[in-house]
Amino acid sequence: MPLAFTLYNAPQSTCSQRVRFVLNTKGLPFEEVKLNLLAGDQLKPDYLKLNPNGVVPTLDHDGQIIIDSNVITEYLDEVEQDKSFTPDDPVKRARMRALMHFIDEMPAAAVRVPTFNLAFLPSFQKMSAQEFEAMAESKPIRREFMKTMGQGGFPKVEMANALARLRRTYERMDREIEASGGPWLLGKDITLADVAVMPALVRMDDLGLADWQDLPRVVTWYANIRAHPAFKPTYYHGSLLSERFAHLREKQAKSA
Ligand SMILES: N[C@@H](CCC(=O)N[C@@H](CS)C(=O)NCC(=O)O)C(=O)O
Repeated sequence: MPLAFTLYNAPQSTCSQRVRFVLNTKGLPFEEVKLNLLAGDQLKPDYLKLNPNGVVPTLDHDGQIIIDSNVITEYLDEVEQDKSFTPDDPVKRARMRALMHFIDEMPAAAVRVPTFNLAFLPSFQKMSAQEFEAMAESKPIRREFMKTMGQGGFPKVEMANALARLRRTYERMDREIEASGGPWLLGKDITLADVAVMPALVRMDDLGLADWQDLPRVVTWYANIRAHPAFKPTYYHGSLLSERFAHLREKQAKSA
């Protein structure tokens, strides 16, 4: 019998990692279809029929297609209420959703700049100018982002802005944990807001750019989420960029 859930995703995709974390926590079996984003699997006509944004993840639940990682995690939390990630109190629920919006606007967007500049750029630099242009043109929602980056990478000022936005995220997390009493963003229970921000911190740590060591509440939060039973199955081998790209491993070895 086919599994109820099929997840179209990519191992290293931060948005996919959110969804895998929720599926793994709830112990929901799922078939994983792995797309190669650098090869453009997410832009093929069959996939665009599922997800017209041309991005991962996409969830197929018994033929119902759900897109956008935060929408998917909320959907999964509604259809499988065991090990809930959503507070019962409507006020807390609203706060969780507000944080999820903040996270998508700030760290989830900002983290793409160091990711592309430090990890993916060498692959784009191997393309001819025409190939790069055609690849950028084929992206429904990331066309302008790709063109702004170009084959020279984002300029220093863009990198600095992204790192500043990430830093403000850690400071916001620190204040939220302090106000809620922790150890999670909204108090004693982990919520979808924690899941939403997790991949940005894991990514920055993997890139050697963890910038929250002076914020002990965030340090503890990070240790707690890494110790969560769903963390390891979510970050299986190949989920970190340093596991995929030799040039990042070389950089890590040099700075060690
Ligand atoms: N808001 C979307 C964003 C999804 C997204 O940006 N996915 C990235 C990977 S994390 C992607 O598929 N990128 C492919 C591309 O840029 O072509 C979500 O949360 O699902």
